[in-house]
Amino acid sequence: MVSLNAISEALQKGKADEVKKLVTQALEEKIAPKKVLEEGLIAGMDIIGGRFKRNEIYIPEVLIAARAMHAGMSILEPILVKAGIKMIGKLAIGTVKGDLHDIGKNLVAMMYKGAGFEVQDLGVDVPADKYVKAAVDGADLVGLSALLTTTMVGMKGVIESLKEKGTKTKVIIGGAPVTQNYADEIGAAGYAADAASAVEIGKKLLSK
Ligand code: B1M
Repeated sequence: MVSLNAISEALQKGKADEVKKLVTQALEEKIAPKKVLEEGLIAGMDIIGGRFKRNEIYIPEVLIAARAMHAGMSILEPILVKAGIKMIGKLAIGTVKGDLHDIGKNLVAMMYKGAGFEVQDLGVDVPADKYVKAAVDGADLVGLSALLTTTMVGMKGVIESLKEKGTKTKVIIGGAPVTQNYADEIGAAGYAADAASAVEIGKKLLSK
């Protein structure tokens, strides 16, 4: 019998093939897909998120674990979709207009996927209207990432465009030059300094 903890541990070690094998085995043994997701993959990614936040591990380890998460999800996702199991929310995330930095944005996206969110990656150099479209199309959260002091100022315009459209989508912002003060100043619902905190903030905003 496959232990869900073994899936979590293989994920933390970044063993993508092992994760795939164990997830397949768990499903063959009729363990509920939701349980495999929550107590295997998400549990493992949660631990990775905590370690990253405490600086016990660094970006390469997170990326390797995320690749293992993807490997497991490639088997689970079609089954979850078929069973109509709802993800806990939808995040649309992108790096703001004029900005091409995407490493931090990708980490945030991976952490959200790891936490059981559906993620729409809007890419880099994203104009306000693309965020607005994602919100209108049903994103619960919109995530804005910026790495340049010259591009972070564009975040305000995105928030204004979302307000003008009358969407209830909550905006989370982050990136090296961004601060909580700036988030307060431009009326963002949330700010996070790192990818793991971004997920915590997102969950909190959705529960309000
Ligand atoms: Co650029 N770059 N870069 N760069 N680059 C910085 C940001 C810079 C600080 C370097 C420096 O001068 N010391 C500087 C910005 C100065 C400023 O404005 N304050 C800079 C500059 C000036 C530039 C160019 C203008 C250089 C030039 O061409 N003259 C140019 C701009 C291009 C453009 O965007 N239009 C440029 C280009 C590039 C590369 C293409 C070469 C490359 C990007 C590759 C890529 O992303 N695919 C690059 C890189 C790699 C960097 C540095 C070295 C590293 C950035 C990074 O990936 N960090 C960076 C210097 C540095 O930071 N040490 C620098 C790792 C990443 C995990 O961290 O993105 O901060 P970060 O994400 C964190 C948190 O911020 C947070 O979570 C992540 C991790 O937990 N977070 C969020 C991020 N987004 C979030 C969203 C959230 C919540 C949290 O909610 C939605």
